[in-house]
Amino acid sequence: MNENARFVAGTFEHDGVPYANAFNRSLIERPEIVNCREDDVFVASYPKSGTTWTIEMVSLIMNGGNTEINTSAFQQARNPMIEANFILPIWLRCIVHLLKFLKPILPEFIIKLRFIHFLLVMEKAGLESGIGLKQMEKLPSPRLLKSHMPYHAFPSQAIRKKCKIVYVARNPKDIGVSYFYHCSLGVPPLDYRGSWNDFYQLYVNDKVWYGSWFDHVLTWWQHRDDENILFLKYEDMKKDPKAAVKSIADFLDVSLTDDAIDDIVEFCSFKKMKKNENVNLSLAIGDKDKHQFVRKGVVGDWVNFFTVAQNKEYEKIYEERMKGSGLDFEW
Ligand code: PPS
Repeated sequence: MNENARFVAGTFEHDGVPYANAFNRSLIERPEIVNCREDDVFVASYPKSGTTWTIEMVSLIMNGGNTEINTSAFQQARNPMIEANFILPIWLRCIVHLLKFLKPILPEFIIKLRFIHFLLVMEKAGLESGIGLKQMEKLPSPRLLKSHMPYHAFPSQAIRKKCKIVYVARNPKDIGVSYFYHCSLGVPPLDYRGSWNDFYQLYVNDKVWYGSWFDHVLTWWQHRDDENILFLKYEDMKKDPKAAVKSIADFLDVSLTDDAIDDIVEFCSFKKMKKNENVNLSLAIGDKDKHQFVRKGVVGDWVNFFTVAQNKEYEKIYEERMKGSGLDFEW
């Protein structure tokens, strides 16, 4: 393994699982500190499983197909990831606030400078102090919240109060590739430095944030029949997004017209989401070419990255870990 490959902004470990320093350590160590309301709805997942897509669908469903809220603000501001703790240093926060006032008089070319644009987006998204726990307190009920925490470390109040949780799972090979791109976005903490081969080594050895995909997915899978949990698969959603919207609506007891379902599917289509500044972080930070947050959105991109040896090794691990679980993925 290349010793130089690393997450520049640093990680910490809890229960042997690595997390980014930009995550809320207190919440990760003590999930009971999260104040949940009975009508909170969560979208939970291992990273890169299609969470952003699912959140966009669930939020529209909760609003009966009305797109007003979705177009009003960046997704992280509307539906915060609870363990996020993206705190800009105080001097940067001062610049952000200054920019907010200066914006009307600043020349366009300054606003378009990548760094300035990024800071303005952070401000728009309410992320200059993007503390998930604080953001969620400010939201009116019913809230839609995001978390990548595994079942055993999920906010205990959410489990006890039987908050509805939509869990989305995706095949781990595509996740590996998507995760590599995500971590290499270039904005802290997404500032991984290293090649795909190096990242693969971290991934296969459970050294990426949130640790083992198998541990995560299989523990949620054990709870798939709980009345407050809906277990979805990315690959099924790709094949039949309309069916996904219907099953989420049934789960949330929302009745939608056929037209509303079609509109939701369309609003959340990959093509539309890629162009949507309120979900595609890459557009917001002005990086249109190299790394895209809403990137390819396909099943099977892993073939362009996994070497024959990596694939052989991964399949062997997959067979062993998934054996007898009754859960399988297409890739
Ligand atoms: S995160 O950062 O962990 O919340 O990422 P997450 O949203 O879970 O996953 C990102 C991947 O989902 C793809 N994506 C989509 N696929 C299909 N349809 C739609 N509408 C859509 N929106 C996002 C996104 O492109 C990432 O996958 P990759 O394979 O990298 O393209």
